[in-house]
Amino acid sequence: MAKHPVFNTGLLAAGVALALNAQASEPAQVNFYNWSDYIAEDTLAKFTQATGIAVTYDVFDSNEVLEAKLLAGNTGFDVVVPTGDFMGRQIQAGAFLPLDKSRLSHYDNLDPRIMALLEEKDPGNQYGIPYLWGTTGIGYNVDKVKEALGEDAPVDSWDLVMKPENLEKLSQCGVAFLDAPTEIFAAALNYQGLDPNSTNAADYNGPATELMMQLRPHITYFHSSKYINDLANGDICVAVGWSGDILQARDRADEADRGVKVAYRIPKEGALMWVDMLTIPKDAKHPDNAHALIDYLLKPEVIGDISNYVAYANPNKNANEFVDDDILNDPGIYPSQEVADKLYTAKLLPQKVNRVITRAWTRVKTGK
Ligand code: N2P
Repeated sequence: MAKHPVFNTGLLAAGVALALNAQASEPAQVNFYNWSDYIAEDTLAKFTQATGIAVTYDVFDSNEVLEAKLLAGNTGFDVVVPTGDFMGRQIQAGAFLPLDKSRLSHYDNLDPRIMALLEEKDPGNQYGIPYLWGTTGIGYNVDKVKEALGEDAPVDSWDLVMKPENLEKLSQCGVAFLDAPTEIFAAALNYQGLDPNSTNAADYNGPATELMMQLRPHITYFHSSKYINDLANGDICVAVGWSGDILQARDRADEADRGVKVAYRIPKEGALMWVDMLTIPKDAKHPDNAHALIDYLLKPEVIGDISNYVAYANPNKNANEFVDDDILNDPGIYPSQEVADKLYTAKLLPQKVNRVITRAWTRVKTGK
């Protein structure tokens, strides 16, 4: 008789262990929602090969679209990639799981200067791991811009696209602006000598909207991913867009070898620098695998390869030996100190200001 309790306890313990295991081990699956044109061709296949975890991959091209999903909940995603300032407000809304850094064995590769910068949005770096960073500037078709504006076309200045008389001439060959309200308004404010992070509603409703209203008749479309192929094919001649996307357009044009020459410039008046963040939604179904994917992306050779493929800089201090020289030396990707000093970042704005921006953007897009 004395043995029975022991026997039973043993069985019970085994049962509990089984149940715990079943709970702890997720199906070998992770759902990743990333920006379009923002990963190397073989990254995910190699991750699956290395870990046995299958990846369902889906893409977006707008922080607003991602935010709407995150705030509604039940996204079905395990890893999502908001830009730093959006992540900041989403952290405040309780949208993410805190990271378990003990599961991120490659964490120490991150550049401490970038981590310090991110603390403003994510105190203690609890929720986000930087993925890639870039700038919002001007991509253009070298020959067509010369044709439209002459040899002295101000390709190093926001004058190129923010002087209505210039944009009017460029509209003949096609003009794209990002559909990214916070970024375009920041550029318009900065161009007008105002604070790109203004918290004054009157700045958005007044000068920034007025300028955009003057420009809008000459803007062919607002879209945040279509411009890559359109620039590469010569279907548009200017895009206010993201650095790496424009450089991908340049590379696609070079490969096609049909005489289209694309260039990217960070205008001399300064531009927005942003960092996109790997985060785990609070209701993620596969948090362990989410950590495994993020840890994989922290490997210097993995993120180095991604930078080579997408032409965006990475925050990994040990990755440079895996990054091609033409990427490391491209001033549109890794700007010189002089240019870097002119860059600004997006601060966390009060919700009230975000609502002003959303409404003003609707007016700009509809022209009303
Ligand atoms: C990738 C664009 C990502 C930059 N196509 C947006 N922060």
